[in-house]
Amino acid sequence: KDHKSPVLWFTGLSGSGKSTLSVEVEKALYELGIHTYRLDGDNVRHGLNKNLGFSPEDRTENIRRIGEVGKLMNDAGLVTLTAFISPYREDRDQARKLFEDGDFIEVYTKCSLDEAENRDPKGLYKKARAGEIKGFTGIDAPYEEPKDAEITVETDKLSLEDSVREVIDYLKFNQYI
Ligand code: GGZ
Repeated sequence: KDHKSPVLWFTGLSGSGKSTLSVEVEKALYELGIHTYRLDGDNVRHGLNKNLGFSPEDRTENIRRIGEVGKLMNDAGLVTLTAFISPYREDRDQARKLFEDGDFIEVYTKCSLDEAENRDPKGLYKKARAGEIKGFTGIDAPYEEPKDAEITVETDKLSLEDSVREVIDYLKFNQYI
């Protein structure tokens, strides 16, 4: 292997498929005998980061801590998957800097706002449009698209199966696994 265990840093709009794809990629890695850990809103925003909201400052701090925890997981030898909007390019770049070259793999779950809003699994876009949630990413808060993501998965065009294959193929081709 060329690399130590990397972190797979999923980024994208709410409803773009970060969580779904990261869960399925984790399953595929498990099948290959690879040890993983997944960080997402359920195990981070409800615990370690429960004092943080969705202001720009809090999102920056959210991402900073997730980067640091990801680094600890990475040091422990786990392939780490993180699934957070991480809307600011600067914050993602700061997280990247915590890792050695090649150990940080940005996975952009690219999905049009239209499609994400159509999916609206939790009805949050509807609430944001109605003004019941302020500062919702994509509506009245920014999402800064990655310019140089290692992997871009067009989740509004590909099946979930093909999306998983794209990530796994990248990892195989680049000899991470
Ligand atoms: C965006 C919000 C907001 C606001 C609550 N903006 O679809 P979800 O529900 O499950 O994913 C969203 C999640 C985003 O949390 P992250 O930690 O990934 O965000 S960040 O990286 O920007 O810190 C959504 C819900 O939390 N949610 N309010 N205002 N998403």
